[in-house]
Parts: sequence; structure tokens; C-alpha cells
Amino acid sequence: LTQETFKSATLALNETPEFTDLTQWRLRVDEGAQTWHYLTTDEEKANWPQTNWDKYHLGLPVDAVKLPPAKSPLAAAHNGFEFYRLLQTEDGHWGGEYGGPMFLIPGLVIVHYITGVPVHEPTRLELIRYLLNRANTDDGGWGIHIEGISTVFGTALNYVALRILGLGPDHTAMVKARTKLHELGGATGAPAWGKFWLAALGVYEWEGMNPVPPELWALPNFLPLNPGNWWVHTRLVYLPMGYIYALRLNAPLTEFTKSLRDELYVCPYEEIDWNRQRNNVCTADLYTPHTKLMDVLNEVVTYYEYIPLRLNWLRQYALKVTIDQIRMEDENSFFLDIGPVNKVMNWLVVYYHYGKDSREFREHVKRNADFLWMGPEGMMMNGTNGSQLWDASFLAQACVEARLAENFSFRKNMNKTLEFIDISQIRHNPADYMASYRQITKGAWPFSTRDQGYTVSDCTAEGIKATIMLQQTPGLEQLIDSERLRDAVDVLLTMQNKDNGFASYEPIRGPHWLESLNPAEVFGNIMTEYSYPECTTAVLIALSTFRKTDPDYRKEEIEEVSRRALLYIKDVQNEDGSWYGAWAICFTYAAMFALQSLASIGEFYHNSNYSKKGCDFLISKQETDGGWGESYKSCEDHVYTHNTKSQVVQTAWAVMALMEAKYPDEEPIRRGIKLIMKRQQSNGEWLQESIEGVFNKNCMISYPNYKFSFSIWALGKYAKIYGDKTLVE
Ligand code: LAN
Repeated sequence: LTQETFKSATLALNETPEFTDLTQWRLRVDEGAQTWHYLTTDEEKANWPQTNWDKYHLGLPVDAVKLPPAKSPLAAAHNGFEFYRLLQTEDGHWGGEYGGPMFLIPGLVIVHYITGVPVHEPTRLELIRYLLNRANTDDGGWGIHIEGISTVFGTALNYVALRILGLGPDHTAMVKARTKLHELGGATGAPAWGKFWLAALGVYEWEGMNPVPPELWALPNFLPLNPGNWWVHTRLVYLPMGYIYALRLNAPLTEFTKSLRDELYVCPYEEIDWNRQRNNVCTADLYTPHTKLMDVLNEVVTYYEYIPLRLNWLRQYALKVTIDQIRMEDENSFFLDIGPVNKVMNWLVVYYHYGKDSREFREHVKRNADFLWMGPEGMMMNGTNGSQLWDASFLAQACVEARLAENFSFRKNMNKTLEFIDISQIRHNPADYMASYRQITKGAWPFSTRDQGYTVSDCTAEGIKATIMLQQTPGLEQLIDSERLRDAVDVLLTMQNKDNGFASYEPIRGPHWLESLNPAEVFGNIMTEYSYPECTTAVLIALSTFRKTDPDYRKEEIEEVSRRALLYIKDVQNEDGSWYGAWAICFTYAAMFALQSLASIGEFYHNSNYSKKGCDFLISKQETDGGWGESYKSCEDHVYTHNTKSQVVQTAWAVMALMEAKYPDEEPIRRGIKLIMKRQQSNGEWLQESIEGVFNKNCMISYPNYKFSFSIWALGKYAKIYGDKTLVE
């Protein structure tokens, strides 16, 4: 019945609907939480006028003025912030889309369909707009991320999403996408996460999916196969997935899903040999093929799944543990959960387990809005509930370095930024944090908001750095006392790995051989934590910044942790002098961090072979126009790959790296800085270029605020080292 009442799936529009009026959208912010609202009456609109940040994010003209042309780096930084401050929200942060991945909207829309919760009408229209705009122009399919080639994962799931949202099978975009999907072999070739969503919707059979046994959660903690030892994102996705899989829950068959069964495959649904599809993954999708070990385990567990002898009491117990873990995850994050994938899966579990009238269900529905972001191309789903703290702390440091923070005319903006950093610090450990396998959080900073509440090593580090730099700026408020900075340092000191580096959310728990059981096919390095040069550097610099303000606190430990962190940085330098960056593209990003690490102990170009090799690598990649431009292909292939055009953001990273390393020749640095200045618009802004970020090697993600924070930072650093001279006539 629920499915029958789901209106949009029965609309079957074969023409593109009329979209919403962009001037009616407003962004509401509340201690970092971002939600978009559509106003309909004139009265509402009059009471809540569109702000500059609304307009900017919607692609509407903002009330920015033409600024006097900047001739020197500090003048350019000033102009940049003169524009960028128009976008600072009233709670002190900078919003921004955090899109890129193309596998998020389908999960959300499928759960809307299964649970029968209609998608808010303006959102429905704008989701359609976004997906249509993001289809690849050549073949009408979708990739795993916005710049990627069409895959079954992207194409099958987004096709389904658009159909649920109301597009008919004869809409030209649907015909084109379906043709592409069939060319790729149809939806049977979807990777595991795609198979999961299709099966949950009832348009794919559970026998066609490799098992996701919830029993793993019942294993003793010391066994690597207990998900508590995995990377936190991975375990929290397999948690709800295990529940749905174990109970083989799928939506009842309707006319609509019957039709999807006809549309998605290249042969009649009834004729598909499901068991043979378990390991069928289209080559366009495949990034990490199964190992032999994974295949063998899948066979064994599949056999177990379908024998009558299966231990029912164990399954029941495992499901109880699963529900308990889901409850803790939901409650500890105010139903935001760690990320968008487990967020909507938990919502689905809550639907089946507690029902639609439960508080849990309602809370989940409410917090969906935090992941949706409205832009000129329509409504997207963000990779987290935003990048609030992360962006604010970079911007703060950039403004201090570029001497904007001390500028009286920006004082209000800077105090607001500090206030935001202040309220974003997590002040308590999660309830039951031991039972829910959580890292301590008291004193940590998260990536997005305090409510989401996950410690991230480098976010905590950037939080410390930004706080200290702002609070040392004359005239700014003092909001965060030394006790709270000590708490943050305490968190960091629990996080160093045996290989001396720092990972993302937790120290490495399970052994790296777990990677040979990576079931996801489309991502690399997802099973355990790993150390990263980026996270390690951020922690190292945060600790050294902290020591200058509070020299005696845990002095010996900090010294030892720092000494070891540097060993890690040196250890992971490649033969050619580069470092692989895991969280943004790619070697350029990592070089900025690694060279900063070396500089922090006085290792520079002239006295350190590590530093020299790192610089020489960067210099060898400079483009003829003076900039740097690296393609996301670097992340996939582990080989430096040039972009088609140099990029402002990567140019900023590269020149910052060279300046940190005291590269002896100013010329290449000056050319980079000039490129950043030349790309600046007359109102002070920089325009969006290629996608900046990455995760799990194969999925790209947008960091639109980087073009402001890192440009301003690089300009400021240049002026500090070489003087604020006239570079552009
Ligand atoms: C992020 C975003 C921020 C990023 C940095 C802080 C930049 C990094 O230095 C540490 C790792 C972290 C926190 C990170 C981890 C993985 C995330 C959460 C993401 C890249 C954003 C989206 C991604 C998440 C896993 C997406 C959902 C997909 C799954 C595979 C579950």
C-alpha cells in the first residue's frame, strides 16, 4: 500500500517538469547545521530576504562591488576576502556544496520510496534537475563521481532514482541512460553497494548478492573480522546493510517496480541466473577486484546462508547487537550518523524495526535535510552534512597569515569565525563510547558540526591551529581556554599509529591484510585506517603550535610523538620525491603537508635531501603558465597526471609547499602567485575549476571553499616571505 501511495513513482513524466524558482530558496544555518528552504508566499519572502550567500550558492548575482585592481599579493588577498566575507553565514561559517559522489541521492530516494515518505515537492523537482544536469553529455549515463566515466553503479542507480522521482521510461534522458546501461551489460553488473540498493527496492534478487553476515558483530573484539576493527566508515555501512541483508528485506512488488525489472536488464528478469551475478561487476566499475580469498569466503558464507542448518539463534543474537549499535550511532550523532551512506541505511532499518510512527523514524526524516544542498544545477546530496569546521579553520589561518585577521574592518568576521570554531568543539565523549567502538571525542573537532560529533585527527589539529592563531591576533576575542586546548591535545595523543603516522578518525585497529577482504569493488583502502601524510602533518604542526602557548603540558610525550611523526613522513616519500595524497588531488596536496612537516624541524631545501627531492618533484610539474594542475587520475593510478588546465587551488598548494621548504629560487613561486592573481575576478572572487578532493582513491568530492582559503593563504605567505611587492601592473 505504501508504494501505491508514493505519488511521484506513478507520475511517469515523459517531459521535463518545470523546476523551481531559484529566488525562492533560502539557506538556514544553526550552529553549522545547513538546511535549504523553499518559500512560497510573498509574505514569507519579504520576511526572509535572500542573502548574499543564498544568491552565491544558487548561482544568482551577488551584491559585490568591483574592487580596485590588486597589484600586490596582500591587496589580492584583501580583495579575495572582501568578496568571500559576503558568504560568511550568520553562525560564522562558510557553507558550500559538498557534492561529487554520484551514489548518494539514489539511496535517499530509494528509502523515501520504500518507506512511503514523499519527497518534499520543490526538493523532488530539484533532485531531478541535478541528476539531469549531471548526466554525462556523451552517453547519458552517470559515473561514480561528477567527473567520472559512466558506470553501472552510477547509471543504474541514478536511473532508478529519476524514475522514482517521477520521470517516465520514455523521457529522452531515460531512454539515453537506459541505452547506456544496456550497453554496459545492464544492472546485473552493478558493484555490491549497487546490488544492495536494487535488492532493497525489490528490483534485484538477494541471491545475486554476496553475503553480508551480521554475525561478524558477534565475534570477539580481538578478531580482525569483528567490524569494530575496521575503518569506521566501512563498518558503519556494513552494519545496517547486514540487517537488511540478513532479513532479506525488500519493498513489495508493484506495477512500478515490475516495470523497473523490465527496464534495468538486458534479458527478462525471470531468466537471470542470480547466483552467477554475485561476482559480476562491470569492468567500467571495477576498481578493486575481489581477491581469491574474498571469493572463497563468499562461496563458503553463501553456502551457509542457504542451508537449513544455519544457526538461527546466532543470527537473532547478531541482529540484536546490530540494532543496538545502530541505536548508539543514531543517538550519538543526533540522527546525522557518520555519513550519508549509513545515514539512509539506518533510516531504512529504523523503518523496519521500529516502524513509521517511532521517534527514531521521525528523527531520521528530519535530519535528511542536513545532507541536501541546493545549487544552480539543482539539489545534490552532500558527502557529509557539510565541511563547516574544516573550511572555517583553514580560512582562519589564511586570514591570519595574510594579515586580514588583524585588520579592523574584518574584525567582526574573524570573531564570528572564532565563535563558530568555539561552538564546534566536541565537549564530551559519546555515551557508551566503548560499547560502540568509538574513539574518544572530548576536546576534539569534527569535520562538519559538533552534532555529527566524530573526532577526526586533522580536523582536531586544524581546530587547534586556527584557535591559537586567531586568539593570538590582537583585538580578537578569547573564547577557548587552555583547558580545552589541552583536551584537544589529549585526543591527538591517543591517535598515533605504530607506523608513527596518524590516520583519519581512529588509530589503525585491524591488520592491513583485511584489505584483501574489501568487498566494495569500487573503492580502494577502505577496510582499515591508514596513516596519511596529510593527517600526520596537521597533527604535528598543531602540537608544535600548542607547545609554544603551553610549553610544559605533556612535554615529553609531545616531543616523542612529534619525533616519530617525522619518521613517518620521511618513510612514505616516494623515490621520485613525491608523496601520495589521499584526501585531495593528489601529489600536489600531499607535498604541501609533507614539506611543512620537514620545515617544522628545520629541514629545508638547502639542508635536507627529503625536502630538496620534494621541491624538485613539484618544480618538474609546473605548467608553462606558471601554475600547477593535476588531474584526479593521479589518485586512481598513483601516477602524477596533468590536468588539461592549471588550477588555482593546486597552484596555491604548490607555492605554499615551496615556500615552506625555503625553495631558493623565487621565480617559480612568483609565477605561481601571479597566476592566482590573474585568475581573480574584479570583485575579488575566484571561479570554480576542477574538482579538488578525493576519498578511497576512486571517488572525487568538491571542496569549493578551497579556491578562497588556499589562494588567500598562499598570497599571504608570499607577502610575508618576499614582501608585498607589485606583481601585476
Ligand atoms: C572525508 C572528508 C574529510 C576528510 C579529511 C578531513 C579531509 C581527511 O584529511 C581525513 C578524512 C576525511 C574526514 C573524510 C573521510 C571520508 C569521507 C567522510 C570524506 C572524504 C567525505 C566523504 C567520505 C565518506 C566515506 C563518503 C561516503 C562513502 C563511503 C565509502 C562510506
